Amino acid sequence: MTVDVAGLARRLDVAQTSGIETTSIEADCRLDVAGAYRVQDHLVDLRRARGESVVGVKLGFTSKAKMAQMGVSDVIVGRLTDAMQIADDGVTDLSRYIHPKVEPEVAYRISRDVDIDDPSLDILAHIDAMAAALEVIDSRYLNFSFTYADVVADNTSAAGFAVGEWTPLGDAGDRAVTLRAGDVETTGSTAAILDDPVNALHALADMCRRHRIELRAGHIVLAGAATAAIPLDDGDVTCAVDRIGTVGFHAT
Ligand code: OOG
Repeated sequence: MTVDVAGLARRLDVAQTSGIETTSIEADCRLDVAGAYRVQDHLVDLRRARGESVVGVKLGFTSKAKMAQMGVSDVIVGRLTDAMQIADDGVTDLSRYIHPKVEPEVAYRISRDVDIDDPSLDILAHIDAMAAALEVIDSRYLNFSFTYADVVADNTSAAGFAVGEWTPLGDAGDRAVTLRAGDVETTGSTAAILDDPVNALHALADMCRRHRIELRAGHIVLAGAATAAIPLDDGDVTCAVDRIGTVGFHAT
């Protein structure tokens, strides 16, 4: 049976724009990972048709705990659009989301276009800065319940993000991370991101080559969560990454 890529993208787009969750695609049809990335492409095209532009990419499942939970050994890549960006110190409206959660992250900035097919590609030579970041994930699936292919198709739950002030690229390997959202505080280390967020950049380059995802000058890369996600409610949210910086927003 052929997969209706455009139809699946519309189903996820309607869930996002209406705020009414959908059920697992894989419960209805067999979707392989390559097909799931094609659904994601279509989904992003629907956003582009509404005037949004792609400003970066995000990685997911970069923490060993999350990979184990999902029973997978590969990261996932999704696209970030300008409409998802929350200004540092800005405000995000909770009515935009279904059941949002927030994660503390490290962001990287791509300094020049990347030739993803270059066999001697050195992705680090294309990165010039890093920053503390927050990501809002908001699965379009009921109860955040999905398979690996499902979440790839759903643009890896990407829904919102904020990036702090950029600092020159340095070693981000093992830095303390603190996330505060309302009364909840969690702490972790950037080492939870594939032992070192730099490893996430290598994994990103590989996934972008395999699934034909562009990396352009100025793009923001979110390297994946440094702690478990926590539910996003009304209130202030901040992320501090030791010796990199801080970022925050207010959810209302
Ligand atoms: C998928 C996105 C997970 C991460 O950093 O692991 C993610 C989800 O759990 O909804 O962004």
